[in-house]
Amino acid sequence: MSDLLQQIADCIKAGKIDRASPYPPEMSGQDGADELTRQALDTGMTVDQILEQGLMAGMDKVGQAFRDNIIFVPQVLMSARAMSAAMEHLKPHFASGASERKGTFIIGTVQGDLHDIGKNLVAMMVEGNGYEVVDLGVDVTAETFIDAAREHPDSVIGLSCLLTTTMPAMQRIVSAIKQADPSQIVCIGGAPVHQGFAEQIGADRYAPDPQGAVEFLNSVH
Ligand code: B1M
Repeated sequence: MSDLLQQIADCIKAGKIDRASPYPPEMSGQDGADELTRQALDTGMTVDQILEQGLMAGMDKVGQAFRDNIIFVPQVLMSARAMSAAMEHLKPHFASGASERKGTFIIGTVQGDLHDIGKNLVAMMVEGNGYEVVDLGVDVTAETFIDAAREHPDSVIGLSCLLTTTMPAMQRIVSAIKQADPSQIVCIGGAPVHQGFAEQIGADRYAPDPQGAVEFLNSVH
């Protein structure tokens, strides 16, 4: 892996947002995820390389350290902020420039779940592939999804969840959406879910990653 990608991964792991950020003190005055991601793009690295070998590689380390009680919520939040700062640079690269929208995708993280990095990544990729995205944010109830679908007929709904404890909420939300409109198409994603779970709860598809969501949308439009 290149030094620059390794440095980006280290910044995500350490929660170093940008040069001005005083956290962590031992990296004070150094470039952060913000500047290094800009540099990586300027040197011609691809968005996929930066995402996979830099940002997500760093976030995987954060996940392991969090699971093993080596770091705690405040540190993870700094890592999430560093990741968001870096993702701002990637956003324009997902934009296809297509003026005519192929359809509408409503996305949100399910009730009880506050994780939004993966959801934001999916939203960016889908938008960049020519869809209008209605992002409902995190901790989204069934009613909010249903109201948004009424406002945007012929849309596809995407549900994200990161916690095993919010999988039941995902199940309840899919069930309420389908009860309100059996023809409403629903796609689910997020680390703890899989195609078998999608089938079990009556969702139309499980997408393993942002590209999977785009491919599913292309297949229904
Ligand atoms: Co949380 N957290 N967290 N956390 N957190 C996990 C998920 C965890 C696995 C960490 C661990 O223990 N190793 C664990 C869950 C364990 C479990 O459920 N079995 C966990 C826990 C326990 C918790 C708390 C309960 C901790 C606590 O308070 N004691 C708490 C819950 C809060 C809540 O939601 N109610 C909590 C809090 C937080 C923070 C707020 C500190 C922060 C979130 C900040 C934010 O999102 N703005 C946080 C973070 C950052 C993580 C980890 C470290 C990283 C998640 C992430 O952003 N990954 C995570 C460990 C890990 O995943 N390694 C962890 C990067 C992101 C790009 O990947 O979101 O998987 P991901 O998205 C992927 C795919 O899943 C997919 O595409 C994306 C790109 O490939 N995808 C979709 C996602 N949604 C999709 C939708 C689609 C299609 C694909 O279509 C609709």
